Amino acid sequence: MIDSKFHKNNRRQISKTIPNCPIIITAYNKMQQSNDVAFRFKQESNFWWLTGIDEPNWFVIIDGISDKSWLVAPNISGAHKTFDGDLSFNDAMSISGVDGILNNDEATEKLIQLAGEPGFVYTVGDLTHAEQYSFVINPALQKLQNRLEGIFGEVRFCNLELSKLRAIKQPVEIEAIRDAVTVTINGFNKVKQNLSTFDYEYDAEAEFTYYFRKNGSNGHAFDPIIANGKNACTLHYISNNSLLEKGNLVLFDVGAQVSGYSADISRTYAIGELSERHIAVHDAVEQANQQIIELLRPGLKLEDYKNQVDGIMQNALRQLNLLSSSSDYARYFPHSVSHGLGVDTHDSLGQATEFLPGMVVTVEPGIYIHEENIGVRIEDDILITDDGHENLTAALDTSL
Ligand SMILES: [Mn+2]
Repeated sequence: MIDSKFHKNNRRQISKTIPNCPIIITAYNKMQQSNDVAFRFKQESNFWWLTGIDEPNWFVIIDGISDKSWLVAPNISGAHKTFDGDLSFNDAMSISGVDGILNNDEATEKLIQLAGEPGFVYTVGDLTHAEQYSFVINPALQKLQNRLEGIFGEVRFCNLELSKLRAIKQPVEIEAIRDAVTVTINGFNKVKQNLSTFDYEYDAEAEFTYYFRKNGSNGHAFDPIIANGKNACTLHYISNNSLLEKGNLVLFDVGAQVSGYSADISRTYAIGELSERHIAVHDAVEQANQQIIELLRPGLKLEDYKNQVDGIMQNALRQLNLLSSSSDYARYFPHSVSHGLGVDTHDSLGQATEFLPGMVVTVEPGIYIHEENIGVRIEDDILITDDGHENLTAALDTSL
């Protein structure tokens, strides 16, 4: 179970990895949408993993020297409380298992006290590739960094150390992923069963949403993709507004979030009668998915995996007469085949060079043929075990 013991143990783990120094990690800020309306709050994953707190503007001080930790509460005005509520100090203590709650003045005192020895502090820095892709990052990270720079001689970053720890899932985390997978699979079965009664893509979206919320899930872990016909060739299609047309394939990429963890499953189903071509593309992706899953075992180098996946996908494309020049590969299979899965739907593997027991990764081959309005993806969630792998989503049939 994800509880205060789990979060407390995670704080110990990071303190063991970076010993004898303070580690200070902030929650995200709530972002404004327009006027006085905010976006739905999404917590910074490392902060959640270390504390279990799902509220904005808090931060945690982990002191590796005394083996103690404190949460720092934001100053919340009376009016703010009326609109958004607030987390009581008692609840914050019992969720996180910290040793105490500080207000901002007390936190400044604590930070000054901790700055004496060893003179540096670790925190989470902005994503390194943010600038390259023009990503806009939540300002909380930079704000904390500025505050720490005013107090500590040196601010260092522990993003990589945290992602390495988070890449190897603990038994309670695997249980949470299993729960998210179960809810998602049941949602898929409901949708498949009712598919012939749906008129629009959003009818299926609504069924998933209803099922997830009624069955102990926090809702969708990411914006669901329900894409029929040519829409499936737009990889991040999320409007889900089109009519479901007979004689089409419909691609679903959906995952529930349970206890803070994601599932991420794709299936492609038939609407009405399909052509032989539709069936051939689906079969090719289904076979590739099975062959790729079979590769997974601890010790397999990520580079070797990629090469073997390329071989399997080239065969699949050749079988469909889609591989006449070398640029066709990236044209018909334009995304990567796997990513980590955990608190983040795209969880980091901590720059690992090989698969390790306890990693949970997706396997999601897809073939997208714009000129034929066909897109197929089949995605399973796989746990790397001590001697091979376990397909966590095996209970959901991959057939049309
Ligand atoms: Mn995925």
